[in-house]
Amino acid sequence: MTVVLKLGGSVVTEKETPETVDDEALAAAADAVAASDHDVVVIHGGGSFGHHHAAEYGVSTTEGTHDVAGVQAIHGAMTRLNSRIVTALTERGVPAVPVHPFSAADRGADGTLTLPTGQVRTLLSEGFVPVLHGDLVAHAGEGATVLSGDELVVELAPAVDADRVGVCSTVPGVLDEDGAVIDRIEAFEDAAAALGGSDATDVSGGMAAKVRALLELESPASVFGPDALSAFLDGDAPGTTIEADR
Ligand code: IP8
Repeated sequence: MTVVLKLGGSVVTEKETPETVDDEALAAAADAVAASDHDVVVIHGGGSFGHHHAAEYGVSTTEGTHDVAGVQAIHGAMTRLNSRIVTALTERGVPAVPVHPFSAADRGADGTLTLPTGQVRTLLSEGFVPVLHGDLVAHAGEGATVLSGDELVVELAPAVDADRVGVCSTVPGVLDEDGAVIDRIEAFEDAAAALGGSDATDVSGGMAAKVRALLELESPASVFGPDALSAFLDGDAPGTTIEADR
């Protein structure tokens, strides 16, 4: 069973304090991955590492920079967080290896992302746990822009033939207007009211963009909170299940 797992940056870092890992949360997440016997690809977000520097240099998924200091600050912070996560997994016996998307991916002038995935497939089949992260990406006409972990999920899940996709977030699932977890989403309209309208565009990686992207996948996806990570890796479908009704 192949699982693509996104660990939200806010789950494993203290979002308000620059470059600070939430050690307890990271330990719990790493314990859960270590207890799983699936083939896992881990992707983590930026939390207080990438986002802090990206905001400082005014860089987003669409607004780029040519400032090399900005590129080094943002990418450098993400590699530091990646190293902390790889280390936490390694300490628990997980054969985790870092994969840095900035070294491989690019975006065309129209925003189209090209991400080589052969190395991730081979690492998986050789028994490793590739650990990728939201990063910067070379972007034609923009310099470098942000590549979000959610974009990586969408690219990698089909590339590794994922049986399941998990998005571990700070909320226990996709919430309806009353704050209750929506059990199942089969079409964007199922959650449109709570997510702010069916045509809302969201480049900041909010829940609407996540749901829209996860609906495009062939594999079923779950959005859940940190407390449910072990249950997800054990085969349960906690939080919200997102699977297009085709
Ligand atoms: O937290 C963003 O990744 P995300 C990575 O998955 C950077 O959106 C560089 C801010």
